[in-house]
Amino acid sequence: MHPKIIGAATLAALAALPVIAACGADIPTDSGAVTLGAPMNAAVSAGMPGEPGAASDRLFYRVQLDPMGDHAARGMVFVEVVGGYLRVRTHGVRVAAGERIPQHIHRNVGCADGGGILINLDENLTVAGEGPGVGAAYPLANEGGVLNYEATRSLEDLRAAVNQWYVQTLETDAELLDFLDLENRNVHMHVAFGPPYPAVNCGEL
Ligand SMILES: [Cu+2]
Repeated sequence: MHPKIIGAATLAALAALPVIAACGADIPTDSGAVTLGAPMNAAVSAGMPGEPGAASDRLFYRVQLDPMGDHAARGMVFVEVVGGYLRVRTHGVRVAAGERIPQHIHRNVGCADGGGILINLDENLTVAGEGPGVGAAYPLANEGGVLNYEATRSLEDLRAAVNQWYVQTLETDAELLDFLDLENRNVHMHVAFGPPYPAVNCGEL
C-alpha cells in the first residue's frame, strides 16, 4: 500500500532549511517508490481539525511506515491541515515496549536518506531546536510495543516557531505550508535508546 494524498498542497520549491543534525543514523530502506497525484492549490478553512470541511480546504496525508533494517516496527501516520491547525496522528506496532519513542517528520524526500528533523512528533509538534528530538515529550509505547499518538498545533503558533528556529519571515499560513512542503518529506520512528537512535521504520509523505 502506498501513501496517499487526499486534497493537496501547494507545491513549492524545496525550502532551504538549515541542516539540522538528524537524531540518528538513518538506515536506507527498501520501502518502494511512491507516485503522488498532481498537487493543487489549497486553502485553509475555519474550524478545528477534524470538523467537516470542503475537500479543497483540507490537506490530508496518510503514510504507511515500513520496517527499516532488521527492525519489525510498522506504523501509520495521518497528517492533517485544516481550520488553521496541523494535526498529526501516529500508530506504531513492534516498537520498544514501555519506552518513549522518538518520531519525527524529516526533511528529505524518501527514506533512503532521511535528512534532518523538520517537525518533532512530540506532544507539542515542535520544530528542531525548539524541542529535543528525544525524551519525555514523545509518545509512550505500551508493554505490547504499541504506540498511539495525536498532537495538534495552530499554524499561527507553528509559523512563529519556524520563523524563530529556522530563521524565516513567513507571514501567512500559505507561506508556512509552502515552506513545510509536507508532500516531499519522510516520517519515521526510532529506537528508544541512543545515540544514535537509528530509525526503525519509515514512510514517504
Ligand atoms: Cu527522526
